[in-house]
Amino acid sequence: MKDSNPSIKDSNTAKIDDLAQNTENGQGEFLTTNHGLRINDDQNSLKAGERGATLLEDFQLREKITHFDHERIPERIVHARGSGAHGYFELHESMTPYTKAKFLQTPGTQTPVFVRFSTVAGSRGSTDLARDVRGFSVKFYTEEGNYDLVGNNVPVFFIQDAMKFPDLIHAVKPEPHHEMPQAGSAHDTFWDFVSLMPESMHMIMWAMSDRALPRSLRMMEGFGVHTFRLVNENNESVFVKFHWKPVLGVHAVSWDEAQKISGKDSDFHRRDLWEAIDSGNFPEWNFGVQIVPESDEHKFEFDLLDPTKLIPEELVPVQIIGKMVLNRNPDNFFAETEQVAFHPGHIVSGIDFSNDPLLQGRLFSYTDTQLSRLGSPNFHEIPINRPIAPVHNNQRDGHMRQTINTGQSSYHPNKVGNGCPFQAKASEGGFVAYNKRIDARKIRARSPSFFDHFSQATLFFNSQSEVEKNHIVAALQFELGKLETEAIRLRIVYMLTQVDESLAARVAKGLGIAVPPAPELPLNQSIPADGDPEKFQPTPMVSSIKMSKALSMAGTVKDNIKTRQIAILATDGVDKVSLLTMKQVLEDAGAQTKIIAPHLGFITPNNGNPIKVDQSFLTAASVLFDAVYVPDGQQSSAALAQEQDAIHFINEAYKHCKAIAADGAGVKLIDATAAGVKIHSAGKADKSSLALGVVLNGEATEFVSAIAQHRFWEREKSGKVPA
Ligand code: HDD
Repeated sequence: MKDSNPSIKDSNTAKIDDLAQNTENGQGEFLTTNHGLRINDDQNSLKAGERGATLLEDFQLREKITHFDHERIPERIVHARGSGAHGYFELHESMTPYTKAKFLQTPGTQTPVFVRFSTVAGSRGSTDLARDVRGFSVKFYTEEGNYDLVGNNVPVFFIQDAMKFPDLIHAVKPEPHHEMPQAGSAHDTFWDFVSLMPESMHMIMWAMSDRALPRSLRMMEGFGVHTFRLVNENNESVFVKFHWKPVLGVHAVSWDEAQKISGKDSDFHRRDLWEAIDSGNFPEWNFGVQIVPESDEHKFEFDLLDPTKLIPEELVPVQIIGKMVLNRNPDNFFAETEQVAFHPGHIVSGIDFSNDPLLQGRLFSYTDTQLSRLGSPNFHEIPINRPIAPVHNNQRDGHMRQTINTGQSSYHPNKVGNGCPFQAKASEGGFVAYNKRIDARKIRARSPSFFDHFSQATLFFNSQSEVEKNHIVAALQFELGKLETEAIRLRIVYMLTQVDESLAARVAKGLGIAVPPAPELPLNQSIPADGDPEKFQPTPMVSSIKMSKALSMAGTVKDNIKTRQIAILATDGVDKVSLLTMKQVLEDAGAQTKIIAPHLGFITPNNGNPIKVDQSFLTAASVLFDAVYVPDGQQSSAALAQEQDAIHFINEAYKHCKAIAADGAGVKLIDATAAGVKIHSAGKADKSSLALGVVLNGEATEFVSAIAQHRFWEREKSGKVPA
């Protein structure tokens, strides 16, 4: 039988092999009860006569229905909607000078990983394309135990102290009285909270940027967010920030597109990840670190412990030390993606925490949430969670305990069990917390070094391209436009003046309001009862770095079209050579093509055998593709020009700034659209239209280069086409 889930051969399959012990497959087997009894009739319950009542004795029915009744578990309180994949991490640069973590020592070492990407606010069945931050969790199954890097696709966070996390999440989740809106932040409670918490403003800039609308989970960055520590054999420590950089670059869709994708295919990201892995196009990320010597802890104009700050790459470059490859889809969504339990506190010797107060709170929250979500302190025994490193301790019993611990003793110290299991010396891999000296008073407070709330929000905004800035303005206008309470809009617009005056003015214009003067209330309302409000107000600061290239997506990787989805519109009378030649060029360059026609089945070209259609206009939509091509063929082009769905397809692709190509008579279809009118009015309906990403009667290679550009946002300037 063909292995339906192959993994590439040179990767470390230790975890896959481990999981195999728990897999089950009914192929060629009898149907049984959960207790192994073969079932003779799975169609009818046991009754008192053919038309009689069902008997309580029917253990088969009771077992089946009882199990069904209990199939659901609570969804994650945040990050409920997620998609996972297996893979491996390969180290390329030894980190020995900085850390004793074994998986970071020898270049070439491969460590199995399981990764789960997620949105934050929506429920388990919500759309993938919500405007939201994305979770980026990686579980490394190292030989020394599991290491979890539980990050996001944004390098900073909304709040500085875990004390505010439940408030933040209550504010962003659907409002409690009517449970609306689903998976979106465009509502009063979220912006009310933000308007009173200036520390959220840097993250708001990211969340309103196109980063919150990834084209693909495979095309987004990941960040550990907090400053962590690395600790070496000599017990010397450095600070570290972790980065994942996607090999395919960082790309986004437009907001209009995102909303339409949510209707056409709300599983768009999950499907994209699944199909890429299934077709052997394994997603890859480079793994990078920013290392800061302990002696430099106070050298920056921000506090390394403040999770609303990033370290600009101009100050500390990211060193790439390895690569992660995702090469295997899960066998079972629930068993793997749903039951996987991440925790920033799952670390290995050589990695340690900083005092970031957000991180410190997380260290409590994650085990706690698994207890309610997975229902037992034995969640570490669930196959996807159990380490490949051996587990021996004196923890016992509890719901659903799987391990059969043998022997008489379950305590330490003991003599009955020969003192086993032993504690490990540091030299034997025993974990020793980094022994940082602490000399402090107990105090419920926030460091004044955390009070600069705007300088990096401004840095982020200034680092964006013009198009990216436009999108941030539009996003804020959308989100604030959805609010019912005018006062919240005013407070946010004032807050935006602290980031950038022009940003505030532009957003205000769209909302039809004037930029308000400074409010009478102190800007920061997150103040202890006995606190002096003056002392809690943002410190005016200007970042010494004015622009940071890494913060913009404009300069990302744009040199290939691997895994890009290209629609080819055709019907009877299409020129087969034109269609197949372009298809071949695109596929040779790594893209995937689909032939879309008015109906499924086959279309008859004007020269040759019938061509199989992949999708009809009914199930396809331009928002599900990266580019569109119309081949030559008089009859085909004329027929498509009469198809409203074909016209809409082209217009929408144009509106969303995607590469468009047409050859021969195919150009007539473009001409029949509003997009064609735009192209002509720009006087660019020839080869010079390349600048707009439109390749009419050009070279196939020009179309390939255009697709690689991802989007021609320039087109937005000349106004939208109706689509
Ligand atoms: Fe969290 C899940 C990322 C702050 C409490 N978080 C969760 C997941 C990600 C993050 C990616 C999904 C894990 C998965 O795929 O199963 N969280 C972050 C980042 C944060 C952050 C990058 C800030 C830098 N989180 C944070 C705080 C708290 C939590 C401050 C609480 C004090 N997070 C949770 C949680 C979740 C969770 C409630 C829900 C499901 C889970 O843990 O397993 O415990």
